[in-house]
Amino acid sequence: MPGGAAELRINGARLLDSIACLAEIGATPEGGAERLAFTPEDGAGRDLVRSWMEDAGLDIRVDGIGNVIGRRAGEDPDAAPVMLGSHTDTVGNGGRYDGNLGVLAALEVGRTLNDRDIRTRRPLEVAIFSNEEGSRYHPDMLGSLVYAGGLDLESAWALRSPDGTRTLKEELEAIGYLGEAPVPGPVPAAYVELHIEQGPVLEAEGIDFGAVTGVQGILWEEITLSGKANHAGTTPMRFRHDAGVVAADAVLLARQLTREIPGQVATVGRMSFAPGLTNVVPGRAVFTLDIRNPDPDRLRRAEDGFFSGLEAAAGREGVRIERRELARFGPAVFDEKVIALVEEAAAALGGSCRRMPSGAGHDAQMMSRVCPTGMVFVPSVGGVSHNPTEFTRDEDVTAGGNALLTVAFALLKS
Ligand code: HGY
Ligand code: MN
Ligand code: MN
Repeated sequence: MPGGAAELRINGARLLDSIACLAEIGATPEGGAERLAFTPEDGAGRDLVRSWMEDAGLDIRVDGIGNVIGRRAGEDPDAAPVMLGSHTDTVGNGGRYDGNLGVLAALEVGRTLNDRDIRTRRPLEVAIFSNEEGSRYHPDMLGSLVYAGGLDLESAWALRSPDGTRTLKEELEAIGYLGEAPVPGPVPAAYVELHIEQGPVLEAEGIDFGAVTGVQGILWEEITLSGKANHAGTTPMRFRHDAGVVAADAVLLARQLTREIPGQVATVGRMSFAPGLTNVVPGRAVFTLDIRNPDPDRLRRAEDGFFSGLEAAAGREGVRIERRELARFGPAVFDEKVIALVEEAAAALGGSCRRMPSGAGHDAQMMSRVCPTGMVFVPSVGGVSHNPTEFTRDEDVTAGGNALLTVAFALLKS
C-alpha cells in the first residue's frame, strides 16, 4: 500500500474541473446553477455524477427515495463503510458549491485512492442524497431523512409537487431514480460531509477550516391567512378583513423576535396575495416561515411568540389562520471523535481551524441520527450562499478536499 496519509493529497484541479462541469447543468446567467429536486435538471446532474462514479469503479445503488450511493470495496467485506456525501440539488437560482462540493470531494477521495492503488480496510461510500434543499418538496434533507429512517418511503412518495399535479414518486420515476435499494439504508461506520460554510465566520476570522459541532434546530411552516376580498376604493377601512395587512405584520413580527431571542434567525421567504390585483383588498395571503435556533427552548419560545402575535394581528383584522408544518427538526450534535479528526486533519494540513455550529441544515444532520457524524467547513467568500454569486476560493476547495481525504483515510483504516 504505497503512501500513507502524510503524503496523501487529492487532485485539486480534477475536483475544481468536476465542480465546473456539474455547474453547467442548470447553469444560470449569473454563474450559478439551478437543479431543483426531481426536475429534469436534477436528473441530468445525477446522471453526470453517477457516470463519474462508474468511471471510478464504484458499485452504484439507487434507493427508493433516489439516493445514489457508489461503493468502493474494502479489504474487509464485512466492515461497515465510511460514507462521504452531500447533495446535488440546488435552491432556485442557487450557487455551484452548496452540496456539490461535498459530493464531488467525496468522489475525489475515491479517485485519489484509486490513483494511488490504496486498499482500505473499510469500504468507502460516496452518497448523493435526494432533495436536501426542500425547495419543491418538504421537508428539506428528505433523502437523508428517509435513509436514516426518519420518514417512511410511502409518505415521502405521496408528497405532491408544488402545483399538485404529480407525486414525488412519479417525478422520481420520470428522472429514472426510483431505485430498488432498501430504505432505511445500511448504517455506515461513520459519515463525514465537506460543505461550504454559507456564512461569514471563517472568512471574517481568517480561519481555514470549520470543525462543525452540530446543526441548529429548525421549523418551517406555510401559513394561509383568509380575510375577505373587497373593493379597494369603496370598502371603508373599518370594514376590511385584509389578509395582506396581517401578512405584513407577520414579516415584521418575525424580525422583532430575532431582536428579543438570543441566537434566533427568522425568514419569510415566500409570500403571495390573492387575487393579487391593484384594486382588490387581498382576501388571502400565503407565506412561509423559517425560524431556527441552536437552543430548542429558545426555538420553542420563538414559535410561541410568533403565533401568539399573529393570532392577535389576525384577530384585529378578522382574518383566519391556517398552519401547515413543512419541517421540524431539533438540533443535531456531531460526534466528538469525528470533530477531533477534523481538527487533526486541519493541523496536519497546516491550516487553522475552529469549532462551530452550522446555521444551515445538512444531510449530516440526518446521518447523525444513525452513526458517528461530522462535517468540514471551508470559507464562503462574503458569507454568501443560496445565491448565484456563492463562491469559495480554489485553494479552499482543494484544502477542503484534502481535509475530507485525511479524515476519511483515518476512518477507513479504523
Ligand atoms: O435550509 C437549509 O439550511 C438547507 O440549505 N437545506
Ligand atoms: Mn447544502
Ligand atoms: Mn442549501
